[in-house]
Amino acid sequence: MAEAIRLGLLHLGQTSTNPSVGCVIVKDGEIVGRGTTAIGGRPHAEPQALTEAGELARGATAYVTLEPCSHHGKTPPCADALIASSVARVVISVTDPDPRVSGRGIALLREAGIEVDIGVLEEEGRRSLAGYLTRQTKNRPYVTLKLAVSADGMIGRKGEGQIAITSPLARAQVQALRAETDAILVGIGTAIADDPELTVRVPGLQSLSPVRVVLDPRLDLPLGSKLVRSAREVPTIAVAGEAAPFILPDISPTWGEIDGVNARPHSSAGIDATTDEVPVDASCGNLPIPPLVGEMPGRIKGGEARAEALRAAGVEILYCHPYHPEVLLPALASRGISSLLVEGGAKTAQLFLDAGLVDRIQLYQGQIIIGEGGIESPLTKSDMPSGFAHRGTFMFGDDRLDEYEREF
Ligand code: AOF
Ligand code: ZN
Repeated sequence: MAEAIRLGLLHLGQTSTNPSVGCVIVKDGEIVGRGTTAIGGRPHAEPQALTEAGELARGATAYVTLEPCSHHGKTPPCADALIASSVARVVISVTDPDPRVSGRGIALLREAGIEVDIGVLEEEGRRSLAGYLTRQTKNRPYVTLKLAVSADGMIGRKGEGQIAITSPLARAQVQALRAETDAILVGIGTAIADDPELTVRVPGLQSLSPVRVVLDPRLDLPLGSKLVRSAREVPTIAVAGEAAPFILPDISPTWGEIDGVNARPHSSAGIDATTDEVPVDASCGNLPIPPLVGEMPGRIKGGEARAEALRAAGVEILYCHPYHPEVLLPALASRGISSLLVEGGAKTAQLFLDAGLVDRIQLYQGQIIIGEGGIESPLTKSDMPSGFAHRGTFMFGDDRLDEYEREF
């Protein structure tokens, strides 16, 4: 089962909305077939392992990290494939909460006379399927909060852009984490101050950049930012809502002339007398939406133009309550996002912590001292929120990573 879990992890972040499942077929103490859910989600793990095993599957034991499926989806049921290959025993780590399966896969196998064992290495199995299980059972992605903190507990310096808190080795590790995650999220403050790319640039993993999500209530994302400029290559979502496109103080000094075009279509003029409701995306529709917040003195004519300019650059606008993660996360889940990495800054981290919607914390500690003008980290090792268990410490050169996870 440990080998099946290892195989499943190989395609983490590349199979959504399907889970990345691992399967091994063992005959007379030897592995004769291996499978991992294919990139994109299909074929499933079991038929691939069975194909490799061929005739040797007869009388063998199959180890699979998730209960084999029983439904006729885009592929025939894996339980049927296991039965047809005459395996004698199936060992399962985690049962499948998908209502189309949910025990039926196990029942089919048992009815066919196959011995079935359940719950082997279940904790490790659940961890390997955390995104899938969270989306299925909680209707939201599994949320990892990543923070890089200086030796004096700061995450940056006010008024400055990106500061290298950890070394390139630790930063490459963060990119590897991005590669196995469906989406990555930052607040507009970080998007403007740091002008981050939020992609995976580790050689060999470049094609695995996740969807980028920016909490951008007033649609302040600069057209000249790296995020917008690369939006055609890497899917990018600006989450607007609460105040967009209403009049609020401008906070985007970098928004200006880009390629000779005035990239700030709303300026401060053009107040429309109407006070239309903020459009809310359909994926927010079934949820109890809290009242919109912020001042709404009137609709700004340029607001929609600003949205249009972003759309024309390839950014998707999602009107969906950026400051209510309990509403936004299900909307992201409904778009197939099973895992989310929250990467900054302090306010965004605090928003998710306050909502109790962080499942895992990755706290990097670098050697640098920031001192004067530092932005304090919303948490440090000595004040972890309750409910988080320390999972391990990893060293990347002199930088230290402590991982904490909420029990699930
Ligand atoms: C398995 N083995 O490797 C995976 C499974 O849309 P479909 O038809 O591909 O079905 C998706 C469902 O299949 C998914 O919700 C989960 O229940 C199961 N995923 N099952 O037997 C696999 N990836
Ligand atoms: Zn299947």
